[in-house]
Amino acid sequence: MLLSSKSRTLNLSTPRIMGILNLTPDSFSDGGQFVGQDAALRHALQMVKDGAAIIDVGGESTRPGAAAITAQAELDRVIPVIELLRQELDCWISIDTSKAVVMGEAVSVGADLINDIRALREPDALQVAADSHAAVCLMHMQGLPRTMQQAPNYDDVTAEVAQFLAQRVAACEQVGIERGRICLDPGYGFGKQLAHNYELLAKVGQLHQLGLPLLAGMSRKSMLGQLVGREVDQRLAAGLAAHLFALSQGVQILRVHDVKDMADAITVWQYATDYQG
Ligand code: 8Y7
Repeated sequence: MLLSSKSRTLNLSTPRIMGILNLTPDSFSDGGQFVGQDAALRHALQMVKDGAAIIDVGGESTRPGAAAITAQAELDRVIPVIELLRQELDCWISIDTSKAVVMGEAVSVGADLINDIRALREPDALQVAADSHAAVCLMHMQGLPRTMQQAPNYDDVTAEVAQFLAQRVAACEQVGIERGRICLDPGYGFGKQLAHNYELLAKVGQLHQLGLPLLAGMSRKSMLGQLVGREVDQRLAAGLAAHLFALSQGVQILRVHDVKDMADAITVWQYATDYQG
């Protein structure tokens, strides 16, 4: 399976890592560490060296309860960094945003993939994404970040996530975003209780019925902390286990903070998997 943008193709016959580059001063897991441009570039270069195929640049915190920021503030954070990364790196660059204006500007300075936790539901997002010819990642979320963890509720979480994603794919196709440009994400932690997250992890392979590449991101999330009883900086092993479980169901792209460790885990997983023939 392939994921295509205007100028790049990502072969997904082996697992790929999306490395997280947070430019937010208030991210729950690594807020404020990579805000300066030099620090951001150094961190991105290191993640690519460690095995990331995609660098996901984000300027707005999606932490439950986080304050919203203006489009201009978000642009000021992410655009100079994407320009700099584009000069220095030949990998995929992803823009983590829900705002159409940020999507458009980011792609115009070199982003290849629009990673939208709102699955292009904000005004103009569908059309800007279509016109950009970038790839898109459509993520499921129940509710909105500020309130999504208050009372998440499903009858059948996997079926409802699949149904939502199918609707968003249809909306994309209507505006001319071809299926070859789309990947899908169940949205771990976004309007989901512990049981919802683990049912979605257990059954993530069912989302292959949609016929598109899958991306999963559980790095440092509370669904890990709730099980192992550890703070956000002590969840690496739990995250590696969860991500390998997703890989075993055919998930193609993993969005993580700790790229080197994930790459080592994938190397061992892949080596053993290849012996299964
Ligand atoms: C995800 C994401 C976040 C995710 C995709 C965090 C931006 C919270 N989580 N994008 N973004 N999937 N596609 O913990 O799970 O990194 S923000």
